[in-house]
Amino acid sequence: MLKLYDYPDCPFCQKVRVVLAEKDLEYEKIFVDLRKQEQKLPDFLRLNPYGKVPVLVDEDEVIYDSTIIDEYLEEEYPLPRLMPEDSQGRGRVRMLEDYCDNSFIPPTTMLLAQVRKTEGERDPQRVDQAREELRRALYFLRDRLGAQTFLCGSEFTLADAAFAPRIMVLGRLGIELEPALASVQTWIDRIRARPSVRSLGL
Ligand SMILES: N[C@@H](CCC(=O)N[C@@H](CS)C(=O)NCC(=O)O)C(=O)O
Repeated sequence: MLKLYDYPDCPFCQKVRVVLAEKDLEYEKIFVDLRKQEQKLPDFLRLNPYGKVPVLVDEDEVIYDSTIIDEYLEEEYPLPRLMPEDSQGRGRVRMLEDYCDNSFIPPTTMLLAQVRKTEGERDPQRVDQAREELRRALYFLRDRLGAQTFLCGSEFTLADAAFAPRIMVLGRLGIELEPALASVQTWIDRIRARPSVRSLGL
């Protein structure tokens, strides 16, 4: 059976869990306690030299990094398809996944950390900067979406799966979508309705 080394709140683990659920794959979840630095123990570093979750183990194969794991799952368990058939479409999915990891997840992580602090402990400059980065990202998503149902066309892909975890917590971060972002809101509602995303319990 597949094994996923996982931390519940990690958005990179969550995006792998969405893909596992979309493909209806059974797997064993192995909790790695990041608060106890278990990801830096020698046994774990043998699985992932970067000392980060998620890690997927499929029989004797060890795969780390959420984007690489999701693409491995797509190739090894191809149905339902979560990647377009044409190379241009696949390129677009990969660029969006990369954008998500580097420009969307980081400001949400920053805001989540700030929201958990008391008002006096918060850094207003960091909050403003993260909110502005998110605002830019949401307009970027609006432009990518255009009139499409999902980010890369009419089908849910690995790109939508990548954004799903942090899209679900925007409300908790006090991010309200202005009317100009109505198409993004419609897409968010579609993502939220998917059983794979609901199963995250966010
Ligand atoms: N690029 C990696 C990033 C994974 C990552 O940053 N995971 C965080 C948890 S959300 C982690 O394990 N951090 C522990 C550490 O850096 O020590 C991926 O996509 O899998």
